[in-house]
Amino acid sequence: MSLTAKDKAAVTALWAKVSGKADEIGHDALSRMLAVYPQTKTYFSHWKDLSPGSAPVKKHGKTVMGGVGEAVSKIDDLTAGLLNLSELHAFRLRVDPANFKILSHNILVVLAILFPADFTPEAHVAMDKFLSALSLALAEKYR
Ligand code: HNI
Repeated sequence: MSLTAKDKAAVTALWAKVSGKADEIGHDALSRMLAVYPQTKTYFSHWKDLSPGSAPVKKHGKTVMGGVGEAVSKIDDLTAGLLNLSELHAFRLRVDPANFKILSHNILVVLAILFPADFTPEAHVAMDKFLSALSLALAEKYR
C-alpha cells in the first residue's frame, strides 16, 4: 500500500494548510490519545501532569508534530528519513508499534475537527495512507 504521486501531492497540500497550527494539532491529538486510550499513558509516567492542557502534553504535542513535518519533507523515502526516530522508539523508548496506529487515528480526528473544509475524502485517505507509512517506517527498527 505505497503512496501514489497523487497521495503525496494531497498530503503535501494538506500539510501546507495545517502546519501553521501544528502545535495545536499535536496538543489536541496527544490529549485525546491519553484520554481515550489510557494504556498509552504508561510511556509518559515520568511526566508530572498528563491531563489535556498541561505543559508536558503541549510540549510533546509540538515535538511529535515536528516529527510529522519532518516525515512530510521525507515523504519519498520515509524508512531512511525516519531511521533515527525508529531507533529511538524501538530501542530506547520501547513503544509498542500498535500505539502508532492509535496516535495516527487521533491526528486524523483532530484534522477533521480543525479543518473540515480541507479534510475531503481524498485528503482523508491520502493522510491515512501517509500516517500508516510513517508508522511502518517508525517500526522499521523493531526487528
Ligand atoms: Ni514519539 C519522543 C515523534 C509516536 C512515545 N517522539 C519523540 C520525539 C519525536 C517523536 C520527534 C522526540 C525525539 C527526541 O527526543 O530526539 N512519536 C513521534 C512521531 C510519532 C510518535 C512522529 C507518530 C506519529 N511516540 C509515539 C507514540 C508513543 C510515543 C504512539 C507512545 C504512545 N515518543 C514517545 C515517548 C517519547 C517520544 C515516550 C519521549 C518523550 C519524553 O518526554 O521523554
